[in-house]
Amino acid sequence: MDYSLLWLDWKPKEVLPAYTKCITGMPATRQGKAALRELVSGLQAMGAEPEVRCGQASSVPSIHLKEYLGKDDKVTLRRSGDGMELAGSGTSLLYGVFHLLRHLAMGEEFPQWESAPAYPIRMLDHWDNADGSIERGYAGLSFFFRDGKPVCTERTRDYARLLASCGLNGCCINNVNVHGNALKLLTGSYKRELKRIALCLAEYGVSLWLCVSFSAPMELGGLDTADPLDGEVKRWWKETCLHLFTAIPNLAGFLIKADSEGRPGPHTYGRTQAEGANMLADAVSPFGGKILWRCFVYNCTQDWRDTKTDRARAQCDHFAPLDGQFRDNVYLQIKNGPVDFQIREPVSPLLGRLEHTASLLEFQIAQEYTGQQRHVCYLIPMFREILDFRFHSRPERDRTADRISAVCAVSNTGNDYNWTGHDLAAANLFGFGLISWDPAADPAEIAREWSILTFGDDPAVTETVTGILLPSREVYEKYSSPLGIGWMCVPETHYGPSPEGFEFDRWGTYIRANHREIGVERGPEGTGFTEQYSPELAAMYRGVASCPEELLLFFHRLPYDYRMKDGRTLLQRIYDDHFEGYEEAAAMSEAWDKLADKLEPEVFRRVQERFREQLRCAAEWRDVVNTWLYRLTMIPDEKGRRIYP
Ligand code: GCW
Repeated sequence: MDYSLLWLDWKPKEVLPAYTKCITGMPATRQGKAALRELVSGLQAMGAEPEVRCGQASSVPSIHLKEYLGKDDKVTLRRSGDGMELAGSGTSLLYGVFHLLRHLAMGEEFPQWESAPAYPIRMLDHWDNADGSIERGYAGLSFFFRDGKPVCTERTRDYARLLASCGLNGCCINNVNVHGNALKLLTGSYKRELKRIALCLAEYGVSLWLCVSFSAPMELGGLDTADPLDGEVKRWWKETCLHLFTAIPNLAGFLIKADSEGRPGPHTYGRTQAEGANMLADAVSPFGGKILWRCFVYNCTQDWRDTKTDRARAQCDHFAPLDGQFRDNVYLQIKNGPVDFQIREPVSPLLGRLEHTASLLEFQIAQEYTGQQRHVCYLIPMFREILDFRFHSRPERDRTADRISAVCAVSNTGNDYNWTGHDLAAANLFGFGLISWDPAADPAEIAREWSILTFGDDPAVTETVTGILLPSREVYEKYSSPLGIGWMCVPETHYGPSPEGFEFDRWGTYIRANHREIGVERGPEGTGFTEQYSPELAAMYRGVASCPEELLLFFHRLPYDYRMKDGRTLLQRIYDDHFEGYEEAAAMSEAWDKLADKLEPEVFRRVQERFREQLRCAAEWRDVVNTWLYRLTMIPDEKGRRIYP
């Protein structure tokens, strides 16, 4: 096999509870049968030899699988005499089996569990292109597409297993920037291949989603418009959907990036985003389909002299006024921050504004701006912060977690042996699944569990791995862009430092530093972005003193000698962070080195190599950002450390 099984590579256990010797019950659905298979093979890998007594009650301690019919996701795993009873629908049995196996692997005797997922849609978005490349992919090529066509292989199945094992139930297999052969996914040219993928995913309770191009009626249908209110256009979509949904079981709907970064959309025809989304919603609704409509709509050709246009404002400006105008089967897909997956951004205000429209929160585990899976950056603590964020809106629906209806993440996978390029990045895949099931899950506990499942239960290994993962986001933040300002990376690649790179580009992501001041003023005297939040939050962000320091330069333009709460100047804080960030990364790398004789040599070596690159790049970030600021300001580091003048 040319790929690893990640956390599903069950390790032999010396002691297993008596009930692992026997399994009873006879699930009838495909998912239920898959659950039984997983249970048998998982227990076998751990060293048990379970006897399977289909349907029979057993006098010896056993695991009894009780399947309910229906689509309910609720799962119950409870003690029954000396055994366990696992009850749920077919897909829930899968969740329960994986939960049981995970906890047995962790050495827990009676992992009782009564749970249901917080959201009905918990999915991964792949930015895979039909030619096999992956936009912002950092783990090799696509395993969904090869030579211009979708492919279904053994890996597809193992991928579905991985998803189900951490509670995920959907994946969109192609890039939101739909081009090349991917356009044809809609027409049915690849019906056979798509059907195979869909069925393979379905066995593990994972739905298939596709990205489609808004102008498909022109690109594929030969029409001269894609105007959503045009009768011919509507008819084309309806017919196309009829063919596609009939041919492909388990197709859940479409994800659309419209009017964004050059993509076509309803604005081209003077129509609103709601008119565009609703037209598609009507076309998919006879098949129970859903439309995931991205809110990443902004002006990407902003002139640097224009200080009023603010990319951060765009989501709310475009979508808040349309609240309530979308069909019930439309979900607005909103990136977690108002700009674009920087290492730190405030939570998107749009998430606090929609009262009558379903929203889908979009995270990114592909580490586009967070070290590209060459740096360790465990993102789950950040996701938890975002889910816990309070909008000061309606008390009963105040936290992000309570306001959203679904959740997704841009995937970090590819066909690399270890799936995610960096072995430690698999913790983000696993963690994203667990936190989408339960937004109150503890990121530290997730890291611990992932480490034990992946590397075994040697406490020294667990302690080192979790010790590396947990602070890694702050470490990356310290040596890269300071205090929420973002955008100091190299344009195009988005990797490594180039503090003014975006300043001379057109994406509207200016940092506006000069020799006196740095940051973007987003209060009422600036772009007015702060006013998109509730009055309480607006007041907090508006005030320089009340603004959380880690977001200071996101919201404010400040002189370098501004005093931080601890008395340091803003500039000194930035210098210090960059020195400290590098030192902390070096300490993480040294900690890893100590695991040399405790891990498989290949795994150890792969991660060690990544750490080498992380340290090289962290030093570059530190030196480039500090030197650039020193040359702008000519204010030296108070501690006299080496800055390259
Ligand atoms: O972050 C930007 C990326 C683009 C991406 C876009 C998006 C898929 O640089 O590569 O396009 O976001 O989210 O649509």
